[in-house]
Amino acid sequence: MVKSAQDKPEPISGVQPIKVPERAINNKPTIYTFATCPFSLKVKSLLISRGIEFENVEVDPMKKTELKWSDWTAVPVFVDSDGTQVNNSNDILHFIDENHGGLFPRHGENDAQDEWMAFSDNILGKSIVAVIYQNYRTSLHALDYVTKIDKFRLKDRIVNKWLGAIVMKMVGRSRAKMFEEPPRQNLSTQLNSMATAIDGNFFGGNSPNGADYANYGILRSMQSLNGFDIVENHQIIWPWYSRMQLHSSL
Ligand SMILES: N[C@@H](CCC(=O)N[C@@H](CS)C(=O)NCC(=O)O)C(=O)O
Repeated sequence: MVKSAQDKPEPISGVQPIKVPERAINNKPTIYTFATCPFSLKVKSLLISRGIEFENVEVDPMKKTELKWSDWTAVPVFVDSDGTQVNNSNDILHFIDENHGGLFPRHGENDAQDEWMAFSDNILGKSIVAVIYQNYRTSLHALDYVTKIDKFRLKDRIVNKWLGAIVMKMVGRSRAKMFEEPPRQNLSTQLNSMATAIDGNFFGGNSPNGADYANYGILRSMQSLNGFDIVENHQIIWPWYSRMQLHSSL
C-alpha cells in the first residue's frame, strides 16, 4: 500500500526514538541553530557553562538545507555524541543537564522551574518580539542585524532585510495584541514578574536551573536590538543577566 503524506506522523518534541549518529559532527554533541535564535541561545548558554565541547551547525534560515534530514524543522535541534536526537529547546536543556551533571530538577519535579521555563516560551519570547519589531524602524534595524549574523546566502540577504522587516513588523503587532499593555511597558512588567522568582542569585537559588538558561537565552537574543535598555535598566534583572553572562560566557 502506498503511504500518503497524511499517514506521516507529526514530528514530536523531546528525545527521538531513532538515533542519527551521522548527524553528530566529529562524533561530538552537535547543535543545529540560527545564530540569533533565542531558543538556540538557551541551549548554547548551558553547553558553554558546563564546559561541554560541541559542534555548532549554522542552518540557512531560508532553505534549511542543513536540517533537511530531520522531520522537526525548527531550530534548535540537538544531537548527542551517540546520535540521540532531541527537539525543542526546553527538552534539550533537560536532556543536557540530565546527561552532564544533573544539577537541576527534571520536568515535573519542581513546579516553579517548570512554570518559568514555560514562561520563557509563552510570555517572554513573545514579549521581546513585540518590542524588537514594534515599528518599521526597529524592525529594519533587527533584520539588518539578523541578515548579517545568520547564515543567509548573499543573494537572500537584501530582500530578506527589507521584506523581512515588513513581515516581522506585522508579527510584532500580532504579538503585542496578546498583552494588555503597550510593548515596552509589557516587557517591563514581565521582567518585574521574573524578578519575584529570582531566589537570591538565580531562579535556581545559588546556582542556575533550567529557568535561568531558558529566560537568559531569550533575553540574550535581544542584546543590541530595540528595547534592550529595558533589561539594562532593571534593578534586579540586569544584575541577574550579568551573572548569567559571566556564568555562561555567552
Ligand atoms: N518551541 C521551539 C521553538 C523554536 C523556534 O521557533 N525556532 C525558530 C527560530 S528562533 C525557527 O526555527 N523557526 C523556523 C520554523 O519554525 O520553521 C523551541 O523551543 O525550540
